[in-house]
Amino acid sequence: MKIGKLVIVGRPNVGKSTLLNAMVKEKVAIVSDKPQTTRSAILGVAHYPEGQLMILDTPGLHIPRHRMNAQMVQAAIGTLTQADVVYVVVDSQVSPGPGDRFVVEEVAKAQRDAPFLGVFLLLNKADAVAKPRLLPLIQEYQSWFPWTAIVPLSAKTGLQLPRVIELTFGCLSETSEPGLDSDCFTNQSMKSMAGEIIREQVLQRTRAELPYAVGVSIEQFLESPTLTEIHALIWVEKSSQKGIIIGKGGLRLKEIGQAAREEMERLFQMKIFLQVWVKVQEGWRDNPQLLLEMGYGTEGASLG
Ligand SMILES: Nc1nc2c(ncn2[C@@H]2O[C@H](COP(=O)(O)OP(=O)(O)O)[C@@H](O)[C@H]2O)c(=O)[nH]1
Ligand SMILES: [Mg+2]
Repeated sequence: MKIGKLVIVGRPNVGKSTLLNAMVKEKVAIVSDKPQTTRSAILGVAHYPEGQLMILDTPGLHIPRHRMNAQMVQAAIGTLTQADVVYVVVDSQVSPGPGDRFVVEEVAKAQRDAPFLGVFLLLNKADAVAKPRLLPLIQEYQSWFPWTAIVPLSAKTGLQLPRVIELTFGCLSETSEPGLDSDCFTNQSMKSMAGEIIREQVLQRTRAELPYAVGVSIEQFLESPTLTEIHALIWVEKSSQKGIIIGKGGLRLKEIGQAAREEMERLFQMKIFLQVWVKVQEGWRDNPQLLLEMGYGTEGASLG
């Protein structure tokens, strides 16, 4: 059997978390069409006949403006030191730009310090572009880095995913280590997954700039044999944002809570009582104590 440590990096919104979920075949990372959906590195474990991949999904690499974002980017880059294999994910719908170059340069730097067993460039969202458009992209990216392979793929449909997995195991050697149980697919606590599930519902049910201003903390998580009671706080920066989340007559908040509860019950296989409040706190994204409580930053980003 083979065991490999894999880190997925790339700009925001290219489909890193979708790829992680597709590989693990469980929803371990939340996904939305908004940048910065992923705020801390998330470990997923993928089990295959050839062996196991310990996969770290990271926040999108970008130029940070808040303390939270700076911590996110630093944490993402820091995870590279743990990798055997790196996936650099790009969106094949867009031309390579400075943002992609920034990502590749960070990987090249890490590679100089400690060489990886493989570095793959994955042209994601290949389902959404015509084939002739891929060739110039491949040629451009080829000149940037000595990739192990460049593979067009679709995390959404699974197109070419088996090929990528096969190539990945090709980089790894056999080990006598026992590996993890086949029912283990993440290192996240239920508490932090609960917070993420609520944030996903907020992101999916609101528009535009709001997502950046939203954080979720779990104030209470009480497990009992019959019912798990969860109290959560949604943090925003302005009272207008609070209004948007609560919605007319509290309707949106009710929908957020209900959908999140159903998702938790499915994922955790238990009955949940969920209470959600919205709290306004200007500048919460620059408050180190709060960020730590929510698990953002350098804490917890480990491949074990
Ligand atoms: N068409 C298409 N859309 C995708 C694909 N992978 C991800 N997406 C979409 O791209 C958006 C961002 O995905 P996400 O996984 O959150 O990106 P991340 O920020 O890199 O983790 C979501 O709306 C996804 O549904 C893909 O292979 N094809
Ligand atoms: Mg993500």
